[in-house]
Amino acid sequence: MQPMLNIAIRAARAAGDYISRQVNNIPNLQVETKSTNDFVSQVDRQAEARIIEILLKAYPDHSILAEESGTQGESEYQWIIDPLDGTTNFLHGFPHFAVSIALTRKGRLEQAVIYDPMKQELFAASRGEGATLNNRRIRVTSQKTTQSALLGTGFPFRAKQHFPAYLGMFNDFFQSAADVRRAGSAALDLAYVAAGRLDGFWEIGLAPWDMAAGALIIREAGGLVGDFAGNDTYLQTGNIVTANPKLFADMLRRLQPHLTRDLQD
Ligand code: 2AM
Ligand code: CA
Repeated sequence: MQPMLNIAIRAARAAGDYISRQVNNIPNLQVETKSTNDFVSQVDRQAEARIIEILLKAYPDHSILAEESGTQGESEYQWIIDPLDGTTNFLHGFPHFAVSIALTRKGRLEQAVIYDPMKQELFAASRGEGATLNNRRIRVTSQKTTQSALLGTGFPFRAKQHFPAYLGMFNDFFQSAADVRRAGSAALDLAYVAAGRLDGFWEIGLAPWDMAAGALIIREAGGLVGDFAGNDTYLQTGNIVTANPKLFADMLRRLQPHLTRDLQD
């Protein structure tokens, strides 16, 4: 296995084990509101600190982009970290959240790990070497039609200006697909597309740390990932659509009529 992936896995497990021990302590946590509907606790911050410590101990020259502490260092290697994706779920004891860690080199995704500490499921990928769940190879589904597809999504609950456009998309997918799930952790939704548990996924306004690891895991599992124009800028625009290769074009086509000017890509 790639040494850098190994370190990422060590960091994700350390953070995940810490987070799962804190589940019994949720009522005592001090929770801050970063902005409307955007919460953070000392668990997010502690988990992030542990991850960064492990990564920088192995690779002191690498740079960091992390949800709670922002950027540090300058290097062609950058770790993109979400210490606790699905914070709202965690704070309610709803057992569906994950640690997400990706490594880019010169902006290209190289390594990725997503760890669900409650189910002890570890999704991982290295560029060019396929994707795994607990060391077993995973693949996207081969579902051909939206009609029989199970799709994942997230609500743009912070970016309220996109709500009307989102409802149009939801309406379309809800009526055309078999069903739609909204589980509250974008990182796990992406991991589930890679593992063939969901046929596709779309969301507006995500942050790079929500998507980076999941995007590489999906690509290595044979899926396609794009922005709303089907291009590669989703880490910048925050708008992401992903599916197996047979459904991807149909998902893009269905999104098209709902794209307002600031959702074109
Ligand atoms: P978080 O739990 O780390 O905040 C919920 O839809 C999922 O999307 C979560 O993974 C949440 O991450 C993420 N998310 C991040 N920014 C968001 C935004 N502006 N609107 C909706 N969801 C967002
Ligand atoms: Ca997140």
